[in-house]
Amino acid sequence: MGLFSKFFSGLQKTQDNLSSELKRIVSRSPKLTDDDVEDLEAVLLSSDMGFNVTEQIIESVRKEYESGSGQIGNILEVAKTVVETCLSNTNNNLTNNNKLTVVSLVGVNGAGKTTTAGKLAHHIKTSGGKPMLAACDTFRAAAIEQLSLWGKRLDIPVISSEYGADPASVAHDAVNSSLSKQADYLLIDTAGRLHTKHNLMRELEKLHRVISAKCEGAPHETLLVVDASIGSNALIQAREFNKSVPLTGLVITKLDGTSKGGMVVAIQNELKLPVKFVGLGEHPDDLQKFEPSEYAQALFFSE
Ligand SMILES: Nc1nc2c(ncn2[C@@H]2O[C@H](COP(=O)(O)OP(=O)(O)OP(=O)(O)O)[C@@H](O)[C@H]2O)c(=O)[nH]1
Ligand SMILES: [Mg+2]
Repeated sequence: MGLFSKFFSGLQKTQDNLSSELKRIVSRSPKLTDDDVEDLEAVLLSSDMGFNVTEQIIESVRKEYESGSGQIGNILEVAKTVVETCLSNTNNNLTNNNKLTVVSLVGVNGAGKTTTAGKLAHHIKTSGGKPMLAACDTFRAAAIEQLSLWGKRLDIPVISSEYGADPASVAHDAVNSSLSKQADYLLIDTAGRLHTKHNLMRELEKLHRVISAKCEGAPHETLLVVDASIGSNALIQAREFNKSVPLTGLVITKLDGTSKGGMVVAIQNELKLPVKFVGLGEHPDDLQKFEPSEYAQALFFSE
């Protein structure tokens, strides 16, 4: 399946809502009335696209009507172009520092960190890289087994210790092991934590300090993993996590289960932090590198 098809099927819920509602509003009259504008705003905001982007789309739609066409195909094209432009000013590539690149996956409980670690390792391996995984969630029951299972399934080494072990010490050992095995990526799965729990945030800071002492510049990526269904609340999470551990990007998971796919646009536009990957399902192949153009096209697809 091509990249556009992946986004298209993964974003079905958001796309159904956006395109069908836009079509309904645009096709009911040849002119853009105040009621139409209000309805358009409501539809765009319901996808959690955010106020700024919504207003930009409305402005472009107004111009499109003024220039006389007002055809649904043109309206969807206009909306797509605005979103694409908003998304295109950041670098969405995963860092590769030509030696060991350490990626720390952080976020609140249940966001999809462990699944993302497995899927990302698979993505790296199928792209010709040599990944390793570190089971640094030594807190939640079955977290180590969960990551080990991904490792076994994908034939990717997992460095782990016992429950209750210091996550920083597991990370330390994992960096050592990755360096000695000449892995090119080490993906660190951390325990879920609320940004309001100061002791847990300090634990994360310590983990990052320890690996940076072991490997220059590590972690080279700190990716906040967020569940798309929380919509624009992701902005708060990102701002709070960023205070403790400087984020380099985001992974938005479970986009397949929500109609809030516009939240990706709001996040990148308002935080100026790149979305690096999106999760569109639970299988190893269901993590996609984020591509602004394909994403915008999938949001506003018209047959
Ligand atoms: N549909 C769908 N499900 C997902 C996606 N990513 C993760 N999940 C599911 O979400 C649930 C939680 O995922 P985990 O990877 O365990 O989340 P976590 O952040 O590691 O959770 P904690 O370690 O408990 O904080 C699992 O059932 C995953 O299969 C996705 O992109 N799409
Ligand atoms: Mg986990």
